[in-house]
Amino acid sequence: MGSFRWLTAGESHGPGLSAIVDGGPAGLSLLAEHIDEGLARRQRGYGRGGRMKIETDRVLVQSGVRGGETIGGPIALLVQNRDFDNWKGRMGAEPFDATPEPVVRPRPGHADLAGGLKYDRRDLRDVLERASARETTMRVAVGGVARRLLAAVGVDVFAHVIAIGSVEATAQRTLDADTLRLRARASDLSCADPEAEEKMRDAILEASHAGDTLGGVFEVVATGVPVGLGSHVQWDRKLDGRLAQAMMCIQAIKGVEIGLGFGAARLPGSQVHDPIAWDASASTFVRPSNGAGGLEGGITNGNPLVVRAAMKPIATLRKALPSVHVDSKQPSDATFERSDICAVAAASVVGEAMMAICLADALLEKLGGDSMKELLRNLEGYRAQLRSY
Ligand code: EPS
Repeated sequence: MGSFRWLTAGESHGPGLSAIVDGGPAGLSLLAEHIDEGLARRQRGYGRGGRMKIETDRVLVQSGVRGGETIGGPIALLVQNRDFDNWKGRMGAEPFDATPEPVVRPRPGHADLAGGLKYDRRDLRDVLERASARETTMRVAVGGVARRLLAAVGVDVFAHVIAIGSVEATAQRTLDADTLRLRARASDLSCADPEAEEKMRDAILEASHAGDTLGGVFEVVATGVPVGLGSHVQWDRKLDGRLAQAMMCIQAIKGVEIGLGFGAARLPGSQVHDPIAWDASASTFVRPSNGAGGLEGGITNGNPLVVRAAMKPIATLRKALPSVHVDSKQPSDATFERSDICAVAAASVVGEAMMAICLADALLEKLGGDSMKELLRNLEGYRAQLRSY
């Protein structure tokens, strides 16, 4: 789409990462600390590797914000890689004094081989540096801007982890959104089920001892979403499709579902669809259940949005997988430098950011507005229209 446009740049061990956000309205109060809060959450989580001990991600807002308020121009964001100090002579734009040791043993499951073949790079570092999940730092930074915009219209987005490997959380099924959010925020694994979290930690420790890695599932929820974002009229305007892409393009995500998702395929229609009722006191339609995950026909229906994403185990294993040396073509173990054992909690923060970005885009598309004043006026007018339907 393109009401809220953005791009990221940067390599994992290069000098830094950056993003440009374009299309947000003027007059939004925005401080670096609003963005840093998400960056810090992305860095935590039991099972993360040595890199997170090196970095303390902080954003530098280089443009588009003046005196704590957006002015309508592109917002340029920068996060420095502290680890670059350890990579001088091997990374960076200037020619090297000596050719760095190339990466020649591609990791199954990573972009190494497919990217090396596609871009004709003999040193697979040229691929892995950009494919690395380090790039998600900037998605979370951009998401921080989107979250501020959404907060101004009463929309909140949060994520929580519901499975690590074969350990599944269950407590969240009976919790309301506020409790769920609070518990997930307080948990090192972003999991609202303390008993399951304990087992998840054991599973991560076990994988670590085995030189292995673990994936899992996270859920992203958005509350306060107005009815009518997205559209049924054209394939690329359907918000369910846009959300699925937003989640699927996060590194290591292999599955996405909305509402009952794959579960809906196994149930009769009478147990899937959400009855429609009228609340006369509030002059609004209500839906007592939310099997649709807040989306019908690609349009938000006023219920919370509920999206889940499945993350595969990280592709860098200490107990390396079989691979082939790209020059000699001889069998060889895949490259291992260092890695996380499990990064599902971090990925859930990225999922939260991607949902926020997607909703900010859909909100601006629906309401327009070069300034916050105009956006809020348009929202009020739309709400009045809904009340008189
Ligand atoms: C990451 C930084 C990376 C990895 C991880 C995510 O740092 P380094 O490669 O220096 O250890 O910890 O990257 C991957 C899981 C991957 O597959 O590339 C980060 O900032 O999230």
